[in-house]
Amino acid sequence: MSHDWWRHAVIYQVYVRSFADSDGDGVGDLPGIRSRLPYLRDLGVDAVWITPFYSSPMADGGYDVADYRAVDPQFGGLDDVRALVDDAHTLGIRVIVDIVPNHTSDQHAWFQEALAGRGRERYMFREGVGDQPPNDWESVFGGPAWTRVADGSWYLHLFAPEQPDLNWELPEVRAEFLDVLRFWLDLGVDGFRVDVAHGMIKAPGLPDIGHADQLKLLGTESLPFFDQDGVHEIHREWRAVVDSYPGERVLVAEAWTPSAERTAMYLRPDEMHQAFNFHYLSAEWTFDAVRSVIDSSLAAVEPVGAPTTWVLSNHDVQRHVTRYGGGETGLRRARAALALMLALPGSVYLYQGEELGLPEVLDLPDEVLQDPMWERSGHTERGRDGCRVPLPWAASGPSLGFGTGGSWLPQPADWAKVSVEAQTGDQDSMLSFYRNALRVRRENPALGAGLTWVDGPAGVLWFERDGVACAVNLSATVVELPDPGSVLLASSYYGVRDGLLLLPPDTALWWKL
Ligand code: TEU
Repeated sequence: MSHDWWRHAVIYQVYVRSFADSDGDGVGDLPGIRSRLPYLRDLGVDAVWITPFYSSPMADGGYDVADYRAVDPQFGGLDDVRALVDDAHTLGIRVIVDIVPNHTSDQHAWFQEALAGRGRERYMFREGVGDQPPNDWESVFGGPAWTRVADGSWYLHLFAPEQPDLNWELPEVRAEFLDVLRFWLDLGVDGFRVDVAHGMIKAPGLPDIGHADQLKLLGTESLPFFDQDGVHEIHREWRAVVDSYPGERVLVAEAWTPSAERTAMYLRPDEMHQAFNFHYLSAEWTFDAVRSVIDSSLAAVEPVGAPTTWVLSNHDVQRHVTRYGGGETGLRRARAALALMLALPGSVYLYQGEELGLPEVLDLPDEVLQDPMWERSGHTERGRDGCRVPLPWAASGPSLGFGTGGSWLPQPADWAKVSVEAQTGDQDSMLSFYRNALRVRRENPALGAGLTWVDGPAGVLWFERDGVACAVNLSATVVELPDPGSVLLASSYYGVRDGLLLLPPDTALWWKL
């Protein structure tokens, strides 16, 4: 496998609970993923990132880990991880697993001990102010970030109360996680997606924020519990462990920071290999917004010599077909946005189901919602279940081929039409477009390797690299381009007239110069 593979990779996110269910209990599992590896090979991805499958009471879909070295029985066992990794490697697919260091589950042995009054220094316990919590921090899921225990003291949880934050100033906590990393590296995984990599260290003294709506500041403002300089020292320790293993294993930071420059700090040569570029995901579909996020992302990583990543969707955000306006417009923009990000220099992260053009499911009934955000927000936020609905593999069957039983979230009836079965073999389907785009990118290494902007018609992003060009029309009108001759990929139909190419709105084109 090639050197520095991660600099130019396409990595596919599998949300375990919703990918494929092998035993008919309505929840996806590891053997389910294993059985679908040939599908991922045919799609043409270099690696999969698998969300947490560790022992967990599932207060936050597995991001509340009770035992970092055990597989939750509903997902399988350690032998299933081994078999999955082996099969993936045989097919040329690398396997990245999730690790959740900011907090444990409240069912973790350490927290159970802490509740019994022992080893509390492993967590963030503090005394309150009178009857009030120690400070004004709010949880990302809504409500105070502090919960009171029987003896009157409070513990910090940036997420749900079932996810107490660890005290990363404590050497014992650091040592334990280095050991957990080694456990999975020994088993053969190719790296880790580090959950809340920007959260492990909190500002000294845990100062108040003094803002009425803190959730609005997430990802845009500097906050005392995110993106503190102290996290980088931990990342350097992790990198040293990962580098001590053969075979180019990687660390990918999930870090929501206020700027591309702050994100680039996670990518210094002795820290993470990659960080998700949430600035691209958050950009509006306009020429100015997209152009400016591309420029700032590339400029920020240049000094550290790291690749940037491009991400449109994941299990925490509304699916981008819906963000882009839904319906035909959403699908059209999604095809153009894929072609754009595959042509940009760096790595690309795909989220399961985007290759089918799945929209966000906006009308899940209240009673099926499981995301803690729904309860914690006092039913004001519906939460993230709408992007987590199990995949439709077949055009019929109890859960459209997801499994032999039902599915833990109901699938819209019209998903039969967008199932893998329905789209395979249809040249015009989203799935065929993804397969084709990934194949053409593999065959043309200049795509995704660098860029020089070309001045084109207003509203058109146009760049070239080593004999290959990409143009995306983000204006509202058809634009004329010189007839490019040898088209490699078109995200929608285009016209040709009098030696000119007519590129419709929301359309991307790749061609050979
Ligand atoms: O997400 C971290 C995080 O900051 C997100 O929760 C984000 O702010 C939020 O989803 C916006 O809607 C990670 C995981 O990806 C997420 O699924 C977990 O819930 C969270 O950590 C806690 O582990």
